[in-house]
Amino acid sequence: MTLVRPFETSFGRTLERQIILVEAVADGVSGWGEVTAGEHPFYNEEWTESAWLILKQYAGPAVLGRTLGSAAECAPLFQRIRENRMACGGLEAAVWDLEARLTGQPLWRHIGGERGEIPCGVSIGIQESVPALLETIERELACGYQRIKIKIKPGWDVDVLREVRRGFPNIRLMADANSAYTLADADHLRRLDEFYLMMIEQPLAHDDIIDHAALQARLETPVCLDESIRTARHAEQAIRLGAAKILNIKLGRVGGFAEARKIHDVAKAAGVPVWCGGMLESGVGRGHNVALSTLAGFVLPGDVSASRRYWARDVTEPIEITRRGTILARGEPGFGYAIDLDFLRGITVREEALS
Ligand code: OSB
Ligand code: MG
Repeated sequence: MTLVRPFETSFGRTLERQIILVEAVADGVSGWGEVTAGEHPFYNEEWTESAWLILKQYAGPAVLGRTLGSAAECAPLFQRIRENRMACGGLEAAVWDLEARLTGQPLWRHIGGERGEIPCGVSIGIQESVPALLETIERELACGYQRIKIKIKPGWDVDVLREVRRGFPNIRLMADANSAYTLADADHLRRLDEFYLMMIEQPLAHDDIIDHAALQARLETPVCLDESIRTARHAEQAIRLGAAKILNIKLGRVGGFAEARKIHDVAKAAGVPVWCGGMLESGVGRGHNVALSTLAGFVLPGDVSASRRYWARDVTEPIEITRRGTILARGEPGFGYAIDLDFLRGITVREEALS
């Protein structure tokens, strides 16, 4: 699927997505999930090809033919598989969606969601110029989005944010570095404090917690962790060490709903707000993100935005936002957006049935 516009982060540019969807079938009912791995192992170690093999050779066989008492029994079946959480998580999410459909419930209710309307923000990639960025922000605000996140990297940070703040002094604004800095940049990152950002997301290494704690001690801007948090144990340790005041939870990165809920619970008990991140998903993964965002602790606007920001045509009914920058959770069984099977078939380049 070709993105409506390219998306650039500190680790690279994406123009086209190669997305794996998982269909889990039981008792004649289908549940759907999305593998959120990118096309290259640059955000984390996974990519489309690695996920395909993990699903086929390990994750699929671990689940097939088993009688599950509930969807919650799915994640433990992947315990022997080290990492590769996006691959396993796509299947795990499909099993939750399947269970919701088998019981006739919307997925968001099924996972324990409490809020029928979620606040939405946007993630804006690195642009060609500052005027282009300001124009993009203007457009997204006009759509109603409640907060703006911009991607930063060395050379596209302090000066850019100064211009953004000059143009938009009152918006809810944050920055995501995707691991582009080191602790040696602490003095430089301190200069961001003057822009009263809601948070800076993942400034340091993708696998680091300890340096983030040292950085947070030197910043007024709250640090939010994305890449570094893969498990509830990581969340607990990051909070205990003071490495993050806010957490981004991504369904794929953490391996599915079971771990996402555990991280949510750890954060909520510690009074740490969370929000739902995005991975340029199709309507399937986006629909799951909407469901996840209805849990009580997701109090901050997430990177969960409308289909039209990404796709000329989505694989589901389009996901849309209200004029107040929210998405309404739906009453349909499962994740809530009908899949356009004809369109999906037309763009499918590879398919494999495991049984
Ligand atoms: O770090 O949040 C991130 C996209 C791809 C990889 C990593 C990230 C992102 C985004 C986009 O920020 C979120 C979205 O709009 O789906
Ligand atoms: Mg991020």
